[in-house]
Amino acid sequence: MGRQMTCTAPVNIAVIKYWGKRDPTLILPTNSSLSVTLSQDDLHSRTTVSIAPEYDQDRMWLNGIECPVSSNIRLVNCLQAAREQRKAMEAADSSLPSWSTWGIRIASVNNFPTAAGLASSASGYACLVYTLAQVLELPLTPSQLSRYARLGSGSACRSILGGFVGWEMGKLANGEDSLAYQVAPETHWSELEALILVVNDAKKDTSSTVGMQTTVKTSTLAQHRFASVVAERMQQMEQAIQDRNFEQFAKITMQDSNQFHAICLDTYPPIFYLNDTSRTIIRIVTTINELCPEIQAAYTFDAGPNAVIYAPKQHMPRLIQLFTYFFPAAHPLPSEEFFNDPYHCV
Ligand code: 2P0
Repeated sequence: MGRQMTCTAPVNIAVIKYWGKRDPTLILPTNSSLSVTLSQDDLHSRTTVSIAPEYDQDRMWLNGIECPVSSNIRLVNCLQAAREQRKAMEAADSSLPSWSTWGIRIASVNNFPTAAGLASSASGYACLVYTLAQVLELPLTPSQLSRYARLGSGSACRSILGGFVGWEMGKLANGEDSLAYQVAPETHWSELEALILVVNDAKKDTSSTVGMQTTVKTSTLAQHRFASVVAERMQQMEQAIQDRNFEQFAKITMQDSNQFHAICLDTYPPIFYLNDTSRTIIRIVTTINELCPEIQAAYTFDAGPNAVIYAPKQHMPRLIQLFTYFFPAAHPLPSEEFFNDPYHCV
């Protein structure tokens, strides 16, 4: 008889961006990064893993469509890492069942557009390795598990943990010190909220994997970022989170998003992820922040045109009203009262 388990894992949205690998096989990054893991109730992957002695090969279905396993080296690496650990446990204790020899079947679905710059590989691989570790009963801490998730997709290591999560780039060639760690749990700053503005849910033109390696090879600005910018920003961001200092959190978030897209533009040939709508969103947030005595919101954009807006809970209703006003197509118009009072600080 086989074993089966289903788990969900949420998306994370980086505020200090990962963009560049020093080792593409082990997925070791050129800089540390930091993200906020969203709530499980929002964007997530749901994955079922089953193992059985009668499964003669490993198989996987993504959003209901079967994907070849053997040609997907990252998936193979994740499965192999988990199996090897299980095998070592079985070798050390002969009373353990030999699950390491059984075939694995995986079925994963995302409740949001896949590969549209909304971090689907992050939640997907985090969910896969977490579920697999449960099925194989691997005794791993979240940080240890993050190493397996990283073999699938770099950003996936951060979705293993909740709340505010750092990914230490590490120095070792084997990647043993390239791990995710929790900066603070979600409850530490529960009034911070994220609003996702889906500008375009189509699959992105330049995959992150290809894009970031072209950046590493060709962008001189990226070299400056790796050597002189990120380490200090990581410290400042961790401090801002510990202090619940939204002003500082927002400023670094926006600056880091800007620099990530600047190194994309500095890549040869250039990579464009932002579009006119993304730039309008940047202008709206910048204008509100300038008009108000305190910073109201922070924008950040990943490898696509979609925006994530971080803001304290108290500002969210007005921000939603404002974005609805500027992008009314899919929404009803706001009330007359709103037009008489376009935006005042809350
Ligand atoms: C991040 N992104 O830190 C950055 C910001 C996109 C922009 O991590 O090749 O899908 O699988 O390691 O993790 C996207 O990169 O790339 C990403 P791989 P991944 O969230």
